[in-house]
Amino acid sequence: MNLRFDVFTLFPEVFTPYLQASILQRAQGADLVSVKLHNIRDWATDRHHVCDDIPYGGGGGMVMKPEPIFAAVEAILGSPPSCPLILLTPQGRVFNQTIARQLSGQPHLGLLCGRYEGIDERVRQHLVTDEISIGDYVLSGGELPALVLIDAITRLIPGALGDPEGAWDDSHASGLLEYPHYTRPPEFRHWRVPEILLSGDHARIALWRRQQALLRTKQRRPDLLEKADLSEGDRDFLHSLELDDK
Ligand code: JD8
Repeated sequence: MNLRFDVFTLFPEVFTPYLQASILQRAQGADLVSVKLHNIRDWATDRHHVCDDIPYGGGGGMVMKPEPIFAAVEAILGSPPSCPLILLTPQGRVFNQTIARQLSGQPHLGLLCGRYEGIDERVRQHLVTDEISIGDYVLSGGELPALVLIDAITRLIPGALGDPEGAWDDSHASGLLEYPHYTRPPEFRHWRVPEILLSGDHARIALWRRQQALLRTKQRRPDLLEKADLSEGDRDFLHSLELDDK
């Protein structure tokens, strides 16, 4: 086993369909990844398995109680937990490919998904070891962010992707946006595929694709160009764009 995820959530059922499709299904089938889902509600000890309560100090909404979360995490990960426990929260550091790469080197990760207004602060202080957000927009809970991490991290485990996609991924380690993709037919509603892609000239195709990636990145995400891995030829091409304003 390459990487084990233990996910703590009140809504384990929302993970199942995504985990049972495509790349994640294959990676689990090949024992490259395992994802274990844990319903926090199963560790609530009262008759109705209550996991939330009103906030001290007043205000609206509900807060997740600490006891079922500590019980669930300590039962599965040990006390203290034997692996990082990542809380998905808008207050975390913003997830990116560098963080995905770092986490893909871990053998075991816990993912804690909050709901409602969030979790009791003592969980964050005394149980959580890392806090991650997937971006600056408001979601209803940590489940989708946890799936985003599982997907992005699993793709980086050697053998998790089919060979063609593995090659594809390499070309994107450069930090640029993708070049445009085309497939058959060569003409659709009078829209032709660029002739060069039909030419069979693999060197010219590779150059065209690289230049399209550079052009798109400059137009849409110029911030990425600052960190991109650029050759002298790439820089010459980008300078030529400033002259003729393509
Ligand atoms: C966890 C509850 C709901 C609703 C405050 C925190 C991550 N990038 C991201 N956006 N949103 C979340 C996220 C939202 C969550 C919880 C993650 C638990 N909520 C919001 C408004 C009031 N809570 C996230 N990672």
